[in-house]
Amino acid sequence: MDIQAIRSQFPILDRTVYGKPLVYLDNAATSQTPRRVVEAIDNAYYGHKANVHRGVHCLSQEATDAMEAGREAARRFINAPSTDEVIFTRGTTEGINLVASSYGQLLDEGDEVILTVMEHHSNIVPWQLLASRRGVVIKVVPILPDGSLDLDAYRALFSPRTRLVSVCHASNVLGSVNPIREMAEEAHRHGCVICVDGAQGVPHIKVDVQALGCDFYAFSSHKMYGPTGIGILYGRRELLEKMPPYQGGGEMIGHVSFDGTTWADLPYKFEAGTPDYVGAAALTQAIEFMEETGIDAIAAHEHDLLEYATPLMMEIPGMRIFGTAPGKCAVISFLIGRAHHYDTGMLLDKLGFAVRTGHHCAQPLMQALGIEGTVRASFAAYNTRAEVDAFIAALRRLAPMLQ
Ligand code: C6P
Repeated sequence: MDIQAIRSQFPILDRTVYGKPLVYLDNAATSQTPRRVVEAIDNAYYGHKANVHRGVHCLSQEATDAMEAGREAARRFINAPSTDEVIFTRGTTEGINLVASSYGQLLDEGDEVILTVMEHHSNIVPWQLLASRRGVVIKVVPILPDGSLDLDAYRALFSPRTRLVSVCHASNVLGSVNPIREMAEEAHRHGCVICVDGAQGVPHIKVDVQALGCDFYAFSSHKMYGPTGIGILYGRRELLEKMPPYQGGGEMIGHVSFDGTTWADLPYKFEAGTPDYVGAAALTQAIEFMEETGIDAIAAHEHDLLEYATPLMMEIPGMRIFGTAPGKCAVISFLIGRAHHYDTGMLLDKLGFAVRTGHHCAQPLMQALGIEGTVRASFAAYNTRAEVDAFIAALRRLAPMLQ
């Protein structure tokens, strides 16, 4: 991979903060955006801004084509069988809320949903809302000391009342990559469906929803070099067909009358209102950026940075790294000495390093780890070993103040 050629596509990487070169290591929160994505947004606004699927005029047709091309790109990206199974959402959070809200209506009081302790709040709270609405019971899979999922405990949690499993593809805190295929097989053996939170999956792992065997897969564009405000929910056709609509409004209907309303075909049944057609057009460019760079090449490069950074970080006095599971993705959560994560993050910021601090929207995981929060460095395609060197040097410099 030609990193300099990749970096040249991201103008923001040339900026400074507080007079220091920016080293952007907050990619798990949101990645930066290549020029071609921003140009696609410009083209949509300047060239063919019009509402989609509604106008007979040329602009509306062009906007519709650009949006549907985004859907087809997303289908190809995750190898979904059909674009009918590819629903535009606002992001991972909305995708999971859609499943919990709509598929959740097919669950009864006492039915069980399995989650894991490493879930982001967006894969916990929608299920808690469902639990309070329908009396569904939530069960939680614990983790092992290295941050990988306790698969024996997972298998033991199934009961005749289990209906659904919802699990992250990769943890945003620990980096652990969950064995989705194996988990899906287990879920299906028990007659359950499996929903995957792919927010931290698609940026780092080549995803094939058919090979994974998952029933739902949700992800966000902004974490994979795309625009913010748009995401995808893949759902298996036979499930989507029996699920009620998530929201009501324009575009999701077949026919409306006060005597009764019918629903549009898939995927539009789940896309009420004017969609983010500009975001959809720009998502195509993010996907093509990843495909042209090579998703496996991106993953290998990030893995190299992880393998390079981890032992160097471990040499820093007082360093504790959370999440050491084999095959983890390029996320390093850590604490140094007795320093508060926020103080470490603030000092790093002053030196030009953008990292995330806090509970990372995973408070139950923090409780399981017995901490309040961590500092988190996360890598993307454009990060370099030189940036890792600079980061380690900064940590070495700060370490004495942080004990
Ligand atoms: N995690 C992080 O800094 P949205 O906000 O809908 O695009 O994605 C939510 C989400 C869901 N699942 C996982 C595993 C995630 O990591 C995230 C977003 C960011 O870790 C922001 S909290």
